[in-house]
Amino acid sequence: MGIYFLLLIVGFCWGQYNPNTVSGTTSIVHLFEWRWADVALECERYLAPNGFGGVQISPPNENVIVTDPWQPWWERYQPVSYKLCSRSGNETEFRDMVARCNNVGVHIYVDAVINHMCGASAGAGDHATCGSYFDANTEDFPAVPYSGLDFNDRKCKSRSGDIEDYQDVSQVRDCRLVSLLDLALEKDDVRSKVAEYLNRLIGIGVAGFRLDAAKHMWPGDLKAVLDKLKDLNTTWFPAGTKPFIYQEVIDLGGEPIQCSQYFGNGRVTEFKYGAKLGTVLRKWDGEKMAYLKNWGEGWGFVPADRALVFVDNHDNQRGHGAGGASILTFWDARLYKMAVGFMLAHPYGFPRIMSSFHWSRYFVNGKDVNDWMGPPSESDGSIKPVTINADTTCGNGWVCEHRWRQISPSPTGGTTAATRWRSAEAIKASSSSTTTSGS
Ligand code: QV4
Ligand code: CA
Repeated sequence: MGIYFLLLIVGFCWGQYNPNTVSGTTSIVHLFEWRWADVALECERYLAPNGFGGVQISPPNENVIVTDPWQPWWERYQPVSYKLCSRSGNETEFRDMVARCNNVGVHIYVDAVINHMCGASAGAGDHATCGSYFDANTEDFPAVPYSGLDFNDRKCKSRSGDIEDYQDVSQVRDCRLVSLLDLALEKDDVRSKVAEYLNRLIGIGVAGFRLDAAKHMWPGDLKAVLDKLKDLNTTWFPAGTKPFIYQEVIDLGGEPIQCSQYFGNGRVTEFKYGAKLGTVLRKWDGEKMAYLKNWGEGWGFVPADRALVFVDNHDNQRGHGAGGASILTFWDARLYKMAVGFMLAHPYGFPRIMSSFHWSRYFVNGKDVNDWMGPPSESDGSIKPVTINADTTCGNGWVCEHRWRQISPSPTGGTTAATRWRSAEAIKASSSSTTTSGS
């Protein structure tokens, strides 16, 4: 069997685990809630020169507009259609961003919300980011189109129709996650509509997908959708390149649904990573940096080539999702810089850096009641542009952790800066001292 044929077969079987980043780049950054115009600018002026491999963007499809509370960040996880218009921009701006980022070797990874549509109580009307009419009461989404027959109501066996018991595998997959209308992905025409959306994005030039709420979809149904996907656009990728797939599966142990059930589809988010690293750096539970010598599978994490790793994400930096109190975020700047620096230095997993916006946290009984607050916005609800200060930090309420000196190796670094720094530090980190000097 010729070597090229063998490589083709390997690519066919393993492509979905490969991040498809330009060689010499080893991480992606989640530019949470950024406008497409700002992502394009950041690719050209900062991410390419500093060796970042790509950007995870917020969901680009039409979502419901929530007014109570006022335009929360999480309204973007309530789809109304797969039209490419959201508070981050329209289809023209999306296409421009993908082309400009690809042209400088920074690839785009789309946060794909395909498990559900909007919340059951979202009402009816055209209060959506493209103005499409929908009716959540009758599960009518004419802009896709989806009708009541395309949802799991008859399959869900819980009393409320929502997920009530995470020990019940069928509930977790076939009932509503916090009342979000749950799509029937065992139906081929639903699979085809989802695949059509993802293939449209692939045709535009994206490099892969974060599959939101993957835990709430049967692995086999996801595979059926992924099997319908085209290869990446040959304008920027070699022929036969598969989209990079990483599935959001929260598995901290103790539930019947586990990350390993999703390995056949692609990588998975390893939530234990951030939770444990935060515990070590905070020196909780008797943990010490010296114990990081066998960091990775030695700590019970998924295999390195199946892991998408991160210190924090858009959920657990504000108490949503999983990870708990040990999660380090930009609010804990000194330890956070150490955590992200260690992640980028250590070879385990494929790293994703969080880039956040500020919000005014307000704790009542230990819970931030402002956890819903959306991105910096103008009075008309439009998202504020990302401004860059003279000292290269960001203004207008954007945190830009990815621009912090300890996280982005050098403002003048070339494309291999991240790799060089990461491998050198990996040696240092693996024979780490017990002190947590930190910057
Ligand atoms: C509330 C009640 C429901 C009630 C409903 C009635 O909780 O019991 O039935 O009102 O209207 C928002 C609100 C939530 C509300 C829901 C529906 O916060 O209070 O339900 O809308 O109106 C994000 C936010 C959620 C948000 C959701 C939809 O985190 O708070 O819900 O978007 O707008 C699990 C999953 C994991 C998930 C994680 C958060 O296994 O997959 O929870 N993480 C992903 C995303 C996350 C997103 C979703 C999934 C949903 O990372 O950002 O949830 O797409 O661990
Ligand atoms: Ca589901």
